[in-house]
Amino acid sequence: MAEPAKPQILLAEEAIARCRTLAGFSENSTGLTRTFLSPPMHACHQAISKWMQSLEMLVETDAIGNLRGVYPGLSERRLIIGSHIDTVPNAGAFDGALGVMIGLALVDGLARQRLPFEIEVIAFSEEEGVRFAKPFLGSLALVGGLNLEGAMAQAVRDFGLDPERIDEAKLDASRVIGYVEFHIEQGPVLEEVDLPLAVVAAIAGQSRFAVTFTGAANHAGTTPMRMRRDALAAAAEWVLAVERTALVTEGLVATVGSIEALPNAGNVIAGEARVGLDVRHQADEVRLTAVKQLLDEAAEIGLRRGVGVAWSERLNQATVQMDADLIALAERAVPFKMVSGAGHDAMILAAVVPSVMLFVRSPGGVSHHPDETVRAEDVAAAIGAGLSLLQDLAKRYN
Ligand code: HGY
Ligand code: MN
Ligand code: MN
Repeated sequence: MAEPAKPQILLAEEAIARCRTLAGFSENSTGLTRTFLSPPMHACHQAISKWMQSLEMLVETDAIGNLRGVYPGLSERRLIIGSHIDTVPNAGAFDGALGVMIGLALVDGLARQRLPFEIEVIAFSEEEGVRFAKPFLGSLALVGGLNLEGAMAQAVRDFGLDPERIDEAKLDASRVIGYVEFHIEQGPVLEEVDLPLAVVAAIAGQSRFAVTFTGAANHAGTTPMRMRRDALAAAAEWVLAVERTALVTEGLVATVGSIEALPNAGNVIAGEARVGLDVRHQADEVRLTAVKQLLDEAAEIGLRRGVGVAWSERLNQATVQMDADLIALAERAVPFKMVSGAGHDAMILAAVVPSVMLFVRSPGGVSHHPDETVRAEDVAAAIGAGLSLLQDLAKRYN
């Protein structure tokens, strides 16, 4: 029996408040850091499970640690709405979590109306790839074929789950009518065009590498400059070369966001420097050409400086187009389209089910930072667009 629906602004304010509650579950007391299956993820699961149960959703945790709530429908067909609840270090409160909270707000906004399909809201356990430098573990488990060994499998066991059962998380794609992910834009576009929402037409591909420079540690005071094989100086020269290449390549972003010097002492010449490379472009051939050029530059710098250079590829994710039919449906409520520079679980699920994303404006274009925020009226607009998308799908499957 349908009840009077809550005003969308109230649903939005509740979703924002819940994101802030979840932001309190962190690995440290100085900010929000919640990586793959780390201890605070238990508190996250408890809070979200409670909210799901209050909406009469059937809740379970799959073997990779995705928290999954199903709102029953009038058939076995299923619409999935989801995003991730792991974070980067010193994160904002809305990257990932908002997409899960909007999923719950949409179920709440139905006011007990049953649709001709179930709604499954999924909180993915690992999208960022911080803890093990392996992103998208949660959504990859739904696609199938994910096998975890070593430390990653142990992290699953430590969380109280069984890595041998990860395969059970695989979707039966034949009954899934689509995947919809709401997410903050994390960039400046919607603010520049002064719009609250966008439909994501495609998600840019990305490459991630771990690169190690190996020189010779030695005494900072007694080793003449001409006798050094300084790993950190070699890495530093390469970091600037990465920036220079991206600056002259239209549409390319390339970042070295992490650097670790060993033995990391001010009076010791670094014997080793480990850096992380992140390269993205909408066109895969431009991205892959740039990756080759950057790695060749690393090798050249190493050769000239007598420093060894080695790398391992951590991710080679192609650009993914979102589903044209779902884009057209979403555009009825949100007439603005854009490409995502950030990666999302939707780019993984798009391999097996029709997928689409809706972006919510990021004030200041800030993300992966504690100042990340959203406006309640923009989240209310996202909930309104989501509810009309649900009704359009209900008409189609009635
Ligand atoms: O880095 C990204 O693309 C996203 O935040 N995982
Ligand atoms: Mn992120
Ligand atoms: Mn995200």
